[in-house]
Amino acid sequence: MNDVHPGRRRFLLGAGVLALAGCDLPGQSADVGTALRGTERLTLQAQRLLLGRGALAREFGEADISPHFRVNGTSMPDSEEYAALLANGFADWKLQVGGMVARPRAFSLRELKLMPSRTQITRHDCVEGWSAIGKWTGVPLAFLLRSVSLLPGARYVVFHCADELEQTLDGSGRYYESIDLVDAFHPQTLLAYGMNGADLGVGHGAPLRLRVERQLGYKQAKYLMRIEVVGSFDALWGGKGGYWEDRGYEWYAGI
Ligand SMILES: Nc1nc2c(c(=O)[nH]1)N[C@H]1C(S)=C(S)[C@@H](COP(=O)(O)O)O[C@H]1N2
Ligand SMILES: [Mo]
Repeated sequence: MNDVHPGRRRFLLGAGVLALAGCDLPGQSADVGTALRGTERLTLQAQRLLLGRGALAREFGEADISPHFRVNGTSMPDSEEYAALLANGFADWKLQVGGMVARPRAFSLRELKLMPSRTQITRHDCVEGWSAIGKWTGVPLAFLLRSVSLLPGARYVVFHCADELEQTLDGSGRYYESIDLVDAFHPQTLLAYGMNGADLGVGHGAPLRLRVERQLGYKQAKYLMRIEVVGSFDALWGGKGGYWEDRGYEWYAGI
């Protein structure tokens, strides 16, 4: 089904399991269910029921890599802080990891690159209707999360970015995203510092971005500064778990 537009594919998958909508699906916790809207919950449940919680997104070969991978959304964060980090080749950048973790700490780019890495060639689908295939290299998020140990009650991982997409006084225009622990511990979920065999470029989110391959483009947070483990989204801006989610997009953007 790879040639079908993401939105269309989502519809087909949803329609195929309408009969299951009233069933008790295994492994689905009650409050994720109530936090999501009907069709979105169906997409999440259908994808995980039919494909399995750990099912891999399709991977491609070197020959499939798109010669041009579009830059979308922010192409260069507009802050003095980011400009200074970039000017120094991100030697002073650190990824802060905190919230509901036993050992909060910060990781330099060098430290992340010394961790086990994974490289995968996958297709990125933007909700605006374009796709591109790229090769991503990074640390599996699962490895990093295990190294800080999650505390009881942890449910979501939130990604705070360097860029402000909308200028606001309260900072609510800053890009952020979130995923649940099923996606956070999925083997293809990476904190990527490499793209197509080179360091991740500024347009694509340098020095670090998220790859969460079973979801749409807007979940792939670029310019990561801080990771926060939380039990709910209530304390975060619009309370919907992401910049675009706070503006009406679905939180579970399953492909
Ligand atoms: N921080 C940040 N992350 C972001 C965005 C953004 O504007 N800021 N745009 C999102 C959208 S809509 C898409 S499609 C992809 C684009 O990634 P690319 O620029 O590498 O193509 O990044 C996503 N992550
Ligand atoms: Mo997108």
